[in-house]
Amino acid sequence: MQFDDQLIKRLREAQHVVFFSGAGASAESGVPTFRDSHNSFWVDFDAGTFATASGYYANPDRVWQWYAEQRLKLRALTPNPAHRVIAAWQNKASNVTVITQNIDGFHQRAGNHKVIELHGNIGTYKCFDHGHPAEHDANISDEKPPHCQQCGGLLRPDVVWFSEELPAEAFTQAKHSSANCDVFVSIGCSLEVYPASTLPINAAHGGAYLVQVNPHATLLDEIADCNLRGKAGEIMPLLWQAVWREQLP
Ligand code: BV8
Repeated sequence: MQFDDQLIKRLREAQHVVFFSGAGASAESGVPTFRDSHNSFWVDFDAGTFATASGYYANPDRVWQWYAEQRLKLRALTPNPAHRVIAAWQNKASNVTVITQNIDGFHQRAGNHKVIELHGNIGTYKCFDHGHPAEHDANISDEKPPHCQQCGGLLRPDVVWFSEELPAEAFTQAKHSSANCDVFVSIGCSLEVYPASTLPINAAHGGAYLVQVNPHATLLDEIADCNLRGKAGEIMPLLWQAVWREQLP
C-alpha cells in the first residue's frame, strides 16, 4: 500500500497524535461491530432493551447475563495488529492520546498504558442506584446481577448506555486532546454515535491533519485529509513501517 507523502510527513513531525477507535478497530479480533449488517452486534442485542438504564431496570438478569456472555467471549479473543500498532506508537512517540468508544479493553491488553474510554469498560462495575464503583469477581456465577456491598442495590456494568452522559473527565480530556493535536486518526468508527462523533470534527476545527481508516465510507470522508480505505489490522502495520521504517516491535 502506497501512502501519501504528506501523511507520512505529518505523522513523523507530529508533536501530538490522537488515535480514536471504534468497533471497527476490534473487528479483526473477532469482535462483531455494531452496525455492519452481516454480523451485527445489535442483532441479538437490541439496544433499546439492553443498552439503556430502563432496559436494565426492566430486565436486570437478562442484561447482566448478556454482558457476562460478551465478557467471556472477549476473554477468548485477542488484540489485533491495529491495537498493537497503536500501543507501539504510544510507547515510541512523545505524545500520543488514545481515545476509544470500545468497551473491550483491547488497547490496554495490547500495551497502551493510558486510554480514554468514552463508553466505559465491560470489565468494570458500579452500583446501579448510586453510581459508585464496585468490585465483582467475574469468575463467579453470573446468573443474576450481584448486589452492592454498600447499599444492597444491584450492580451494573460500568459502561455508558444510550441517553446516559459520557464520563465527564474522560470526555473533557478527549475534547481537549482532539482540539489540540497535530494528527487525528479515526480507526473503525462509523461516527453514528453522539457525542463521540463530534471529536474528529473538533480535531479538524483545531487544525489537525485528519486521517480515517475504514473499509467503508463515513460522514468523515467529506472532511478527512487522508482516507485510508481498508481494514485497520492490515493498514496500521503498513503505516507503522512507512513512518518508522522498521517492523512492528
Ligand atoms: C448522550 C456502550 C447525552 C454500551 C455505546 C438522534 C440523533 C443523534 C443522536 C441521538 C439521537 N437520539 C439519541 C441520540 C444520542 C445517542 C446516539 O448517538 N444515538 C445514536 C445511535 C443515534 N447517544 C447517547 O445516548 C450517548 N449519550 O447523548 O448523552 C444525553 C443525556 C441524557 C439524555 C439525552 C442525551 C451515549 C452513547 C453511548 C452508547 N453506548 N456502547 C455497549 O457497548 O454495550 S455505543 C456503541 O456504539 C459502542 O460504544 C460503539 O463503539 C459505538 C459507536 O459505534 P462504532 O464504534 O462506530 O461501531 P459501528 O459498528 O457503528 O461502526 C463500525 C465501523 O467500523 C464501521 O464504519 C465499519 O465500516 C468499520 N469497520 C468494520 N470493519 C473494520 C472497520 N474499520 C476498520 N477495520 C475493519 N476491519
